Formats: sequence, structure tokens, C-alpha cells
Amino acid sequence: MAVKSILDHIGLLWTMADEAEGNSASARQGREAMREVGAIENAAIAIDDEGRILAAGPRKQVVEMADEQTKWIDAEGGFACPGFVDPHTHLVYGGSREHELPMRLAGASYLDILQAGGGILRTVKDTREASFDELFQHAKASLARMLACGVTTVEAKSGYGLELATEKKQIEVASALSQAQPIDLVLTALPAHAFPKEEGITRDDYVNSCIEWLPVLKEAGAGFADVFVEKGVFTIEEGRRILTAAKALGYGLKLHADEMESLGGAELAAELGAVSADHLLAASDEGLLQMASRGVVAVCLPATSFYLQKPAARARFMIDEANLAVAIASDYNPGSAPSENFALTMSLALLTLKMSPEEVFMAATRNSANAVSRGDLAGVIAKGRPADLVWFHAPNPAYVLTRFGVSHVAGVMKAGVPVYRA
Ligand code: IZC
Ligand code: ZN
Repeated sequence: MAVKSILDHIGLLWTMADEAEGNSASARQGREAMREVGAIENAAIAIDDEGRILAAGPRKQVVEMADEQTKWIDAEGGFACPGFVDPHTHLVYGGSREHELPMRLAGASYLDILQAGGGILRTVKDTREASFDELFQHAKASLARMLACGVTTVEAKSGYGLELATEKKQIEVASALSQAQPIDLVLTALPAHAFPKEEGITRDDYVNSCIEWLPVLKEAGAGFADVFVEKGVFTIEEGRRILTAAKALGYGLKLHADEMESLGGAELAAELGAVSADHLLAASDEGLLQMASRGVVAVCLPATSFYLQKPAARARFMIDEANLAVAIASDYNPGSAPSENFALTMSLALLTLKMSPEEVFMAATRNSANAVSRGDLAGVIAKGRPADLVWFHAPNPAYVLTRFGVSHVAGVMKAGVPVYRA
């Protein structure tokens, strides 16, 4: 196979894999495994005509594979790793919610604002009114900001329609974006994000509607189903009904679990065999232990706890005591995490979740790929896999994380194609 290009002069490469494991790349659970980053100094990566990795290793061995046609890309001695996977975003929405911050600073909580008809319900109104093209252009600009932080796969949820036409419109916008820019999108149906305000709809009616819409949203491209299980939003029982129906349709399951109150969302994720449970600030020890034993990935959202000014999730307990696979996500959305800056999310994982640099990178690559069931395609650098790569104007990963708040990305490659240069 011809060597189409070589990313050369990588000072330090973290592959997030080890050669012995071949092509299986399941989520890494617990402290020891989450710190095994597959480090190689003075490395290079060869990429074939189909955009797949031919070899990743010490540069002396890799550069020998070149021929006259090979294109060279110079990483200038910087650090490189797999393209990041952001496994929880509310990418597609209309309007904005900057007016909520002063309300929260004056003492109103996120849930108070939602109860009063603001919050998610405000974005529902704006998203229903927005055209397909407005939503598309707005989300496309967000994806460009994410790419500049090294993100090459993004999960995107519906949830701002609360009626079928708009839920479907959100999924269709995300699906169209998947073809229109370099980042891969993973689509999640979240009609159970809030109760709509329309007169005469009972809770049961709405839960039944969510279940009825699931086949249509799946047809439109959603592969995951999610429910916002939270005090004042959906109960455990309602979440169980919707997710059980979703599972029977072949959806992978996700949950907004135990963010504000400990309702048993973590336990429900374990019971249903969800792919991930996300937030988990208030999750019980028992719930977290059950998740670990069922292989549910724990997705922490440190930008959200920061922006809502709450104590961060208990990532140290999750990793050290519960032996969980922890992933991190931006939670990008207009209310509780209005920032596409994945570099900041990663630094907040270091600073507020108290994860080590190795754990942060594992949580942003291999484990986050598994949080969207893409462990076979994304999140590790290994022979035969799509060349989703990011390299930095930085000598090491600790530098990337501690110089916080800005992206240090020098370049990004998606499936072997250079798609971003700083
Ligand atoms: O628009 O507030 N938490 N859903 C659950 C969100 C945050 C998004 C929003
Ligand atoms: Zn969310």
C-alpha cells in the first residue's frame, strides 16, 4: 500500500493503545489503565491512500516507508495524539441565553429558570422558529470552533423541539452537517429533555409521544436515545419507560443522570445497560459501582459544573474506587455550557475533576469514543484505523492543559486529510 503522507517530527506521541491489543479498543477502566497512554518519543505516522494509519512508531522506522509521492507534514517536535471525541453536546439550537447568567448570579438556580418557562423552554421556542438553514449555519460555525480545538467526532442531541417536526429537524440538520464539514457526528434523540408547555398535554401523553417518535427519529439518523432524568424534569420511571422502548428499537442508550439531585440515574443506567451515563455530580457510590460492573462509561462535564458554579463530579472516586471508565465532554449548549472550547473542558478536567494529564487525554479520546460506541473507529492511533490526528505547538500534554483557556492545536487531520492548520 502506498504511503500517501507522513506526519513527521512528532516529539512525543500518545497513541492511547498498545500494540498487543490489536484492533480492540474498549474503554479503559480505573486508575492504572486510564494512565496507559502508549507513549512514543520521536515518532512519525504513515497514512495510506484510504486515509488509514499504516504505521505509527519511532520515526526512523516509519520514514523508511516513504516513496517519491509521499507528502510530508512537519509536527515540528510537538506533541500529538488521536483527534478528540466530544461525546455530549446540544449542538443544534436557535437563539441564545446570555440573559440567564445575571439571574443565576442573583440566586436563581438552573432548574428555577426552567420551572419558570425559561431555560430549555426558551431555546425550544427559538429552535422551533429557526429555519433549517439558520440552524445549519449556526451549528456549522460551532463545529469549526471545535475543530480548532482538535475535536474530530462530536455527539449532537435533539431536545429543543419537544414536538416531532422540530426534533426531526434538529437530527436532519446534524445529519446534513456530517456531510458538510470534516467532523463526524453521532446523533442522539432527546425528545425527553423537558415537558412542553402546551395546554392540555399530560405527563403521560408526552412520555407516550416521545416513545411514538423514536422510530421516526431513528429513521432520520439518530443512533442513541437519551433522557434528562432530573428532579422536576423526567422521573426514573418515565426514563425507564422511554429508554426501554428505545432499547427495543435498537438504540444505544444514554442518560442525563444525577446532575442536580441523586435520583438513581446511575443505577438506572446500569440496570438498562446504557452506553453512558452523563453528569453524575450527585450519583451515589452504589450507582457508580453498578455502572462499573455493567461497563457503562461515566461522562463528566466539567465546563457545566464550572459554569453553574457547582462542585465538580467525583472523578477521583469514579476512577480510584469504582474502577469506572471516565470520559469527558463539553456539554456545549446555550444554557449550562455555552462554550465550544474543548481545550478549556480538558483543562477543567485537570483542575476541577483532579484528573492526571494521562487520564484527561484518555477521557477525551479512547474513553469518549466508547461513550458513543465508536471505540472501533476513533480515539486511538493504531494500524488500520482512520487517521484522525491532532498535533500541538506544545512539547508535552501537561503544557497543553496547564496553558489553559486557549487551543494550542497546530494541525488536525481527519481520515488522513489535513483539515485544520493554526
Ligand atoms: O439548554 O439547558 N442540562 N440540558 C440539561 C441542558 C443542560 C441544555 C440546556
Ligand atoms: Zn446535556
